[in-house]
Amino acid sequence: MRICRIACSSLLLLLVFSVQGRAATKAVEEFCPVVAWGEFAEGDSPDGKLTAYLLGGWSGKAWLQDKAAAVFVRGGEKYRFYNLTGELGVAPGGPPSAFGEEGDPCNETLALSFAAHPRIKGGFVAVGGTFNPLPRVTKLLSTEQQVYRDAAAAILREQGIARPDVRLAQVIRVDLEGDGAEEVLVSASRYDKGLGPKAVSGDYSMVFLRRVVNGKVVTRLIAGDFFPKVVKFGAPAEHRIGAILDLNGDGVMEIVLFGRYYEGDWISAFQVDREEIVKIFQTGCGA
Ligand SMILES: [Ca+2]
Ligand SMILES: [Ca+2]
Repeated sequence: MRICRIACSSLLLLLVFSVQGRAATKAVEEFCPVVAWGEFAEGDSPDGKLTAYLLGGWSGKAWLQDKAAAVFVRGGEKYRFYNLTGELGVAPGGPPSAFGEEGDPCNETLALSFAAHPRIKGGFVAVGGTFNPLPRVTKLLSTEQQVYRDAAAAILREQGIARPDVRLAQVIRVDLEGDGAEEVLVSASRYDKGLGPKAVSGDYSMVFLRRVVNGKVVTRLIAGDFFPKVVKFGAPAEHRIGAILDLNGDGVMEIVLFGRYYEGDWISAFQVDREEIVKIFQTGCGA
């Protein structure tokens, strides 16, 4: 895997000593943090600082979750901001700290702030490092295409919703790994009475991936909540695609999802291997 290098100020110093007794060589790797804010969450704080969750980062060898990542984020790192339409700008971030006050339900959640930041409406993902997080463009497609409506209906029937009310929210085409074959990501949600503690029969929200594997189209669910029957008091969730970015500079794009329920929100990220979809980060804040 290509190592992500350069430009964040927190350095991981690795001293590599030659076993033949030659001069010690110093190799420097840099930690690449990932910070994000969902479109569902609240906007700027009154002091004009943009605050966002620390999701984690790439150490050069492995993904580190939020708390392990925070050790390497000191403040002053340069971040590039993205959403599904592309790059939004650049800004330095502050050091991570608890998102909520002591005793607050979100005290365990880590966040950092951007004092000077690009004007951003809605959610974003901010990436440290200097590799290109957007090696290939994402294309937003029509949500009326029958092939994706049929794919959504098939998942809903499998999940016990016999007469699905298909409502696609996003259809996005991108070549995740750069092999020339394009993948399609779809989000679809139906909360007939809005998003609250109650779900009515036939409600759902999901994100799925369609790709060709060995000449066959394969559909894989990435996130989903399904309600074949009414639930009077629960935590039905809405899932949306937030960004599709390469978060570690290996040339393969990861998938960032925004999620919410009636009293909280979260952000998760997934690494897609040909056969597997692995969750690499999840953080958020809820009562
Ligand atoms: Ca591909
Ligand atoms: Ca990657």
